[in-house]
Amino acid sequence: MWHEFEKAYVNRDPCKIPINAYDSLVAAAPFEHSKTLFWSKTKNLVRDLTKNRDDVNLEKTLLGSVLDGLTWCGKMGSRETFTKGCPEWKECENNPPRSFWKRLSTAFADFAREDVTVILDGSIDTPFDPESTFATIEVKRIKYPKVKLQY
Ligand code: DVN
Repeated sequence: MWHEFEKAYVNRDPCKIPINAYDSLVAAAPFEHSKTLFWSKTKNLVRDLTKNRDDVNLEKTLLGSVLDGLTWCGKMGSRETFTKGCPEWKECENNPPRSFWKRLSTAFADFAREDVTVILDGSIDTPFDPESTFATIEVKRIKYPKVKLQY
């Protein structure tokens, strides 16, 4: 799996990592859960809540749990994996972690079926941020009758 992971970004420009660079990694770690939990702007709440819930948020899956909160990149002409000096989250759209989370979120939402729960923060101005991963990638993929949505 480490080899599939490195293939996505090693010896490549860290601002030109396409989402599909992680296809083989995602295929190597298939999901197995039955109930899915999506969230947006509620990362800390969800982390505390899911200790006592049987549904699975992305950060409880194999790849999500291993890579959550980490940064990584490569560079042209090097076979190394770097964890320092990598592009910041907002520095460029197609950096290694951001493309990874988009690819994994796509697979996670495609896999969702039956019971789906979403946790948003009703206390902020934009609980459903149209720019968020939940809005731009996941919500489009959780459709009836594949899923029954609970708010
Ligand atoms: O459903 C969840 C989950 O399945 C995931 O795949 O997508 C949904 C959460 O993403 P989201 O809808 O974009 O929600 P947020 O809260 O806007 O962003 C989620 C996370 O992306 C943040 O918690 C940040 O992760 P971090 O740094 O706390 O480990 C990260 N993120 C978003 N905008 C960022 C950023 N990190 C750094 N700078 C930013 N501008």
